[in-house]
Amino acid sequence: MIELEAQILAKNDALAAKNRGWFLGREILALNLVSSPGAGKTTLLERTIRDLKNKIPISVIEGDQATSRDGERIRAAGAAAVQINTGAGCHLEADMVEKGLAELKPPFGSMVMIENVGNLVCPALFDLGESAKVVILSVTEGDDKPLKYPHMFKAAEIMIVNKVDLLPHVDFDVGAAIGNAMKVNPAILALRVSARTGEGMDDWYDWLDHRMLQSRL
Ligand SMILES: Nc1nc2c(ncn2[C@@H]2O[C@H](COP(=O)(O)OP(=O)(O)O)[C@@H](O)[C@H]2O)c(=O)[nH]1
Ligand SMILES: [Mg+2]
Repeated sequence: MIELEAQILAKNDALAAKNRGWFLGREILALNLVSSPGAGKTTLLERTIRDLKNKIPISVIEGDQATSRDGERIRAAGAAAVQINTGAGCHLEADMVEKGLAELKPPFGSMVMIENVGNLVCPALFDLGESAKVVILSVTEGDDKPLKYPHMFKAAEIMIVNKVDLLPHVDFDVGAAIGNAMKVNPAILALRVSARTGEGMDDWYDWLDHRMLQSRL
């Protein structure tokens, strides 16, 4: 079992390195969005696309076990999207992203958002060749989740605490959530956002600007 898993991961890593080179050569910022189901990945993308589409070309690879609902939401927000259904699979793999890119054909100097299958476990193991993983934790999920799913929070460069508009109704301590994330990943950056009301979205856009500049170096 362990041998087989190591082989699968090694094959994935080799393909992810190929994807990373492909992005680098085209100065594309590629972000891998990970979270539990319903944390707000698609909502965050919809608002980001609506706010930034005249500034930065954005295209999206959508991963879900079934349906093309998220791909349709993204297209309605004004960006090109390719939907990948993983069936029984709990994560996207680098070869799926490679195929998605061949169809999507993102332009030079653009941004590619990859919405991974919703769960905080398997997507942490599979490198897709992204520039960074973005983990989204919503305030209805409990502030202890970074301690319970440390691999995901360790792998992420940035944590978005989403649905802060709901804070008056839940017992979620944002400071504790950020502290817990920093216990497993002292370098993680944390932003407080409501993808519904737009609160905190400017900080997210500043971070995207900064990472876009880095992908051009
Ligand atoms: N109150 C509130 N609801 C949100 C926010 N972001 C997303 N939602 C809702 O949470 C649900 C799941 O969102 P979705 O974007 O589909 O999550 P995904 O599964 O991570 O892509 C939907 O009903 C959204 O409208 C937010 O910032 N505040
Ligand atoms: Mg979604």
